[in-house]
Amino acid sequence: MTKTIFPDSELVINSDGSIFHLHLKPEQLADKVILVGDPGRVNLVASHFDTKECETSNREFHTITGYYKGKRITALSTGIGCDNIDIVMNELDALANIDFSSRTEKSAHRTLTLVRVGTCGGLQPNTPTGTYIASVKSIGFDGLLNFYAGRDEASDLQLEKAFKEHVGWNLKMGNPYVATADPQLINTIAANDMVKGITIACGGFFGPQGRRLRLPLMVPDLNEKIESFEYNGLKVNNFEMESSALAGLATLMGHKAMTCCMVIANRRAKKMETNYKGDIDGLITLVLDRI
Ligand code: R1P
Ligand code: URA
Repeated sequence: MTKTIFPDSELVINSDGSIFHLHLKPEQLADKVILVGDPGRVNLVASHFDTKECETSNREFHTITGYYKGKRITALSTGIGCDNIDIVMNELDALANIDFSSRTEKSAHRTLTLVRVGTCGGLQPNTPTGTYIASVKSIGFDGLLNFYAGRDEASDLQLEKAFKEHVGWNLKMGNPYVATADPQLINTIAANDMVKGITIACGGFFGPQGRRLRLPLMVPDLNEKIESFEYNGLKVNNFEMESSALAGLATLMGHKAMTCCMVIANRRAKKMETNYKGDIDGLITLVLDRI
């Protein structure tokens, strides 16, 4: 069978042999990847490395590959939002599974293990600021997975239906999908000391997360409806902005992925922790030890 040759415009390789946005070369990517939103958080992750192998930076994508207690790990920032996760996941998958010289898919699949360490807003009484939350399921308000043919296979359609019915979903806000994190990875990383449940990944920090400043919202009481939703013992614990695309694309591409976040905004108590940057180090070290 002849293999598809990916053209220059689809698989974009820079003149130095690195992938278009990430500026990373295939040999610079470890099998274990820690994803963070903030480019500065990459330095915090890498501050724990015993040795650093390489560092690259382009736009919001800052990458350091190094060794932590004998494990080769790539720490990489995605910036904000699922649109960036589309770029990061497709480029990481290309680095792992496409031969750059022939521009064809490699015959043996390489599986990456990807853990996102982020910040989030907590929605439940048991998720005050400082709580670590693991996303077992992610409801994507972002719409990214709707553009891929495997969307329905990757989405938990029963949970999707139950959620839409419970909140009386208005389709003017798009069509949410439900992605599932790798269950083994959840067991290993979240263990018994993170709150597990459903996360909503939003296509924005304000309106999509029910924050009202000057603009009125399409559904003003959506957050109350979300907070009361329960499915197979799981509640919606938090809002963030990347977990759905990460889990969904990983499922379609054959990688293992999950998200864990530290709560910095308590949406029920209307409190915010803006000096969280040191505190998230506790979550980073848990993930480094467990990945
Ligand atoms: C919004 O402030 C950003 O913070 C959260 C959201 O998902 C979004 O990216 O995660 P990070 O702290 O990892 O960026
Ligand atoms: N990140 C988010 O996306 N929402 C919050 O409320 C806090 C961090």
